[in-house]
Amino acid sequence: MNTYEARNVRNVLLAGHGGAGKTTLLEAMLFASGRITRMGTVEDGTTVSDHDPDEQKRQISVSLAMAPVEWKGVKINVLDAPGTADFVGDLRMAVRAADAVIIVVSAVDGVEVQTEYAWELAVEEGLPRAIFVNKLDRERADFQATLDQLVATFGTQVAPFELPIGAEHAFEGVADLLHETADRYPSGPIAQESPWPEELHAVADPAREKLIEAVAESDDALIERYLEEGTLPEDDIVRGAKEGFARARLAPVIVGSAARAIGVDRLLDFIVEEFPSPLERPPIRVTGPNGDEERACDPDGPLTAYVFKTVSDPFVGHITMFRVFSGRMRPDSSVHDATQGADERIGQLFTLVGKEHEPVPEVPAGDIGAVAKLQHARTGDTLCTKDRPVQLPPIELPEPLLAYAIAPKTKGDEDKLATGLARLRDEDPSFRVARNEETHETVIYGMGEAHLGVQIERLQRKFGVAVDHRPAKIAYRETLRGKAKGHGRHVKQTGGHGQYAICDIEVEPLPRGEGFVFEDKIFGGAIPQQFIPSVEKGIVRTMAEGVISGNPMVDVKVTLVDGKFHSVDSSDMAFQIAGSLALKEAAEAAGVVLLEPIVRLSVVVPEQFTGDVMGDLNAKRGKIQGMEPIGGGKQRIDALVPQAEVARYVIDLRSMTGGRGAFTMTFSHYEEMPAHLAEKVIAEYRQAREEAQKR
Ligand SMILES: Nc1nc2c(ncn2[C@@H]2O[C@H](COP(=O)(O)OP(=O)(O)O)[C@@H](O)[C@H]2O)c(=O)[nH]1
Ligand SMILES: [Mg+2]
Repeated sequence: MNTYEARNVRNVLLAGHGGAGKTTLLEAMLFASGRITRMGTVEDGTTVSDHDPDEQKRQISVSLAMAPVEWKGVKINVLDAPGTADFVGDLRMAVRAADAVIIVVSAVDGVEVQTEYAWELAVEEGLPRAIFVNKLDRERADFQATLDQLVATFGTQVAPFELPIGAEHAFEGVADLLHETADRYPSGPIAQESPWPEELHAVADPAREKLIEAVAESDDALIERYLEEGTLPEDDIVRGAKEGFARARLAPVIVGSAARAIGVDRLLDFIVEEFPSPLERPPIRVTGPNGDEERACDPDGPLTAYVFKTVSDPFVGHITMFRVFSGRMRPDSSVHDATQGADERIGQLFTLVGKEHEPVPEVPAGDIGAVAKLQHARTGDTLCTKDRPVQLPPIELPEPLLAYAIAPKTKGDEDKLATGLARLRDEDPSFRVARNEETHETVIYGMGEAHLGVQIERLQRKFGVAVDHRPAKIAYRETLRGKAKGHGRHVKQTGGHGQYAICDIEVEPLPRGEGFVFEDKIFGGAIPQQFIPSVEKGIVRTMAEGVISGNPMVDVKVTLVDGKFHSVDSSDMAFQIAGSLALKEAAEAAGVVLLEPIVRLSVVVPEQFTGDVMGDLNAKRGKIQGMEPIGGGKQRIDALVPQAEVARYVIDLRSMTGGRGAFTMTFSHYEEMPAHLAEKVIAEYRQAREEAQKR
């Protein structure tokens, strides 16, 4: 692969709802450019981009992939992002590596959840956005309805630059509103151009008027001229369109069918002519030891590269994909990972064409490349020079929404599991791993069932460790209902070294959140000073284990009021045991209640789903705290809900709202659990304990 100067590079991200046709579009681009001689299909698992076995099995993209498309002397680095909510992590990280976004929309399904999410991400990142209306060859494809939805959802900056010629099975080409030409595809992906057919003027003329109006509205000087003259000269339209797009004030709509490679060559032309090169993007902001600074796209500037994806590869170990913003990445060199604070050895550089590696001599500013076998680099890291260490601002990722406890199927696989989990976590920042010492579980957190399902399969396929998984345990708490006394007697004196310890305690509940208080009210040396901490230790250990459900006991005051000791047989351990026995007896007398964690849920849904969501939250023992409109036809509902009821909320909300809802969940406080539900938790604990004892 040749090296391209930045002015001849385009970094383009394909984003949009799953199934809209992003992967097929990249396939069609590679086909139109002659890179591949035959198009693969998602159904056959033969596309360049969906090369991962998980993707071929599910026929969806689950991780970001890329391929360079060389077109008319320009290299277009096309990033193909997953389109399902479970895999937003990759999309979120990839946005920063791009200079413009193409939102792919199906003309059959219209604007969908992830269409809006992709648009919002591009707006947040200040990236120019174009829209490719795809699947116009499909039955029930409706360009006008899709366009109306796009304008209704994203505003009047959405402007058609093309119209389809023919519809559904008769879809045959594209009418260019800017240049007033018609392109048809009698054979292959390259258009045959002709003037507009007569019958097209009826729809194309008004559409062209609308386009001129949208271009005018994208620029103050142009709108003035437009209002004066009622139109704009050709040059102004073409220049205004390019600038309006580059300044993200105009979102051009391009049309086609990726599966039939119709309109794809035109899209490539549009990218080359209208999309900004890295030189036309604002400099990147970084933070260094001397504060913030800007770094422009200059191959002779200090190295600044951003790692937007890492992949574990069965053959070469680890692949790191990066975008260079300033300087050059050179092979056989040493760079500094400012995020990890570690040096990295850069070996052979290459560009990725799906899973294929194509060597490149270097990766200069503005371009995207890859390297294998880095030791420390993780997705989101900044690579730079050691003498001028800087970092790009961290990217905020949505909080993981689903938690599974996992354990290796085979005893002895713990190390393999730990290695695999660490690798998967390095690759995917939206995937979290934690060891819960309280429940003794290894817990993985992800964006949904598909996300965690894929990670579990990768553990098996890439790291050779099979795991069992189940919902992560809820961190319940125990506390006391009332006051009571407890007597702990541990006496074993049957010859030889005996054990002797007796203690008497009084227990009482404390207000929520007050923790544990131990008071020593021993008089007259009933228990020698050195054994009083032993009693407390025994009590604290038993509280940590819980007395009825295996969950820690909290918010309790224990007063040590009396006891007995033996000058020989009393010991630290004996009094620990006596303390523990006293607590168990007192707790039983006082009554133990289970506390459940309550979370604060903030759910955002389109208005039409408010009733269902509220009803569901009520059924989940939720307490609605408030509801307010937040614009865009959406409502935010705040509620306090028992965590146990919403452990799988990501799945429930998606099924209630067709994936149109989003939520955040944060721990709020503990509350007493209704007795009938507490009994279930206790029964489950007892059963699990019995089974564990049998094993
Ligand atoms: N008829 C038709 N089907 C398409 C077109 N583009 C994609 N598809 C099909 O739509 C499905 C989803 O495509 P895919 O490229 O995986 O979408 P992605 O999830 O956005 O990457 C696959 O079955 C494709 O074959 C198109 O232009 N026309
Ligand atoms: Mg895909």
